[in-house]
This record gives sequence, C-alpha cells and structure tokens, in this order.
Amino acid sequence: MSRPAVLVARAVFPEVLAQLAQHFDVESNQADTIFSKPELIQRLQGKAGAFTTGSERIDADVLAACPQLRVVANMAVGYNNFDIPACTAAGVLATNTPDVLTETTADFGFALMMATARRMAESEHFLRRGEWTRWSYDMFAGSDVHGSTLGILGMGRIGQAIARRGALGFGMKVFYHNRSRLQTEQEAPLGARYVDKATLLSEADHLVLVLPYSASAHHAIGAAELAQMKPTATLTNIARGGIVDDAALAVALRERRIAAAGLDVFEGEPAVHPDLLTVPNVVLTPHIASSTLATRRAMADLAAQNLIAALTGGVPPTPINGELLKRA
Ligand code: 8YV
Repeated sequence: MSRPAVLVARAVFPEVLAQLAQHFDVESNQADTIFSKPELIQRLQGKAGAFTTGSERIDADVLAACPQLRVVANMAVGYNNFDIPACTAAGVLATNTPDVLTETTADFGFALMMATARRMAESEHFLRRGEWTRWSYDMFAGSDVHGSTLGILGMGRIGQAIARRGALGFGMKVFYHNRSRLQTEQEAPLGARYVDKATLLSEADHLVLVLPYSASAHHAIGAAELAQMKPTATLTNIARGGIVDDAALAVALRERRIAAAGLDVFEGEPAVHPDLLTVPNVVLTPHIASSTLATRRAMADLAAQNLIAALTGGVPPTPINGELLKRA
C-alpha cells in the first residue's frame, strides 16, 4: 500500500522529519523559503497532510485547490492562519500545539513586561552608544513590578500562567478581562479579579495581552483604549499582531500617554511599523515568546504526532475542529 504524502512547509528539526518519514513520503522545506499562496497550493498537490507554522495560510482557496488534503497540523497554539469553518466544511482536520508552550511563553511575557517596566532596552542602547558617563538619581527610573497591578487581557492557559508569576512571585494584584470568567477555585489562589475592559485599562499598571486573534479582537487596543490607560502604565503584547493598532501605539509612546511598551508581535510581521523603530520607550522582540529549544522541539513533536495519528487511524492529541473525528 502506498504511503500518504505530506508537506512540511517550513524548516524543522531533522529528528522530527525523521519521525514523519517513518510513516509518510515527506516533502520538506529545509531551505525555509516562505511559499506564496500559488506555490503552497502547488506543493500541496497530492498531499494528504501538511505540517504548517503561522506563516502558511490555509483558507477556502487553498482547500478548494487541494482536494486530497485531510489534515493540517500547525506548529503553534494560535491558529489564526487557518480558516477553521472552511477546514471543517472541507472535511480537513486542523490541529494545534497547546499546553507544551504555556510556561515558556509565560516566562517570556513576564520577562518582556519586566524589561519594559524597568527600561532595559532603552538603557542598554544608551550604554552601547557610549552615553553613560555618570550616575544620576533618576537615570532610567522605571516603574515597580512587585506590588503593582497586573492587568491581563485574555485569561487562557498562558494568561493564567503569567498571573501565577505575578501574584505568587511578585505580590502583584491581578485584574483580568476575558470572554468568560474563571471558576472561583481558579481565581482564588491568585486573588484574581474579573473586571470589565474599561476597568482593566484604567487600573492596570502593567497590561499584558494574551488573547487569541480573531476579527473581533482586531485593534482591541487602539487610540481610544490607550487613552484610558494610566500615563505611567506599560503595555505588553505577546498575543498576535493586529490586536494592537501599532500606529496608534507609536503615537501614544512618543507623546508619553503611556510609559512604555513591550512587543513580541506586530501587525504585518515580520515588517514592523517604522514609527515603533524610532520611539525609545519600547522593547521589541521578533516573535520569540515560545522560543526555547526544548519548547520548540515539544511543539514540533506534538504537531508531528497530530499528523501521524490523523493519517494512520490514531487519535490526534490536540485537534481544533475535533467534531470531524466524531463524525468519522
Ligand atoms: C509560534 C505562536 O512560534 O504558538 C503560537 O501561537 O505564536 C508561536 O509560538 C508561531 O506561531 C510560529 O508557528
């Protein structure tokens, strides 16, 4: 019997390719070129599965042009690169990689928030420019993290992991806003308080965004929301580009309407809004919140397990549109 063919759309660990090669005829992209939509469609011809990352968009056009496709396995917890209703309508199982990146991503979110509050990037640039010639009493004075109010927009797994760090490690008061309120037993150990978005914006000393991207989350933080924040507050975005209106944020930073921002994700990344590159009070990182070797390997392994299970009659561990499995 011939083996299913799969496409691995971006470069990945050779060990993961080797796992896949035990089950499939694998076309891989170790050159790591970014496929245009026509090229992606062309490479998916005859493939039953695809191992994707956030850079491949699987939409109705791709699905219509690739009728043999049965599963798309994203090496990411976020899946806004997939049109899930279109996948489900086409009978294509979609999977993601939750849980394995939660703690690593929370570590990074907390670190970025701290670097932002304590002006680490701005002061490092100053030092590298050779401008540090003497001590002064208010040099790069930032704002305290310990004992301050942590605001979390999007209280899923990663949001809760950041809240734990803040409440238990840094004595922070935790306010959050989310589509749904947590159970009392989840809130209680963190002293987390569910508030409306306006209260979150006006009360947070450090606001961290951890919500998934959706059309309704587009520009959830724009000029109007930034205007509701304290002028001393910081904003950290480790969620997705497009949740923040980056142009409006650059204006707010330049005019010191908020103190500082830490950004790991950008609208239209890897392009970065040019005004963000020139304002001093922002820490910028290239979408690396989940990037430790151990976690990236765990993500790749989980995506591979999903692909293997889905195409060899097993049970994929982390399906997104799992209703397709029940139907089968
Ligand atoms: C990925 C992420 O590195 O998991 C996610 O949703 O944003 C990152 O961990 C990125 O999406 C590449 O697939």
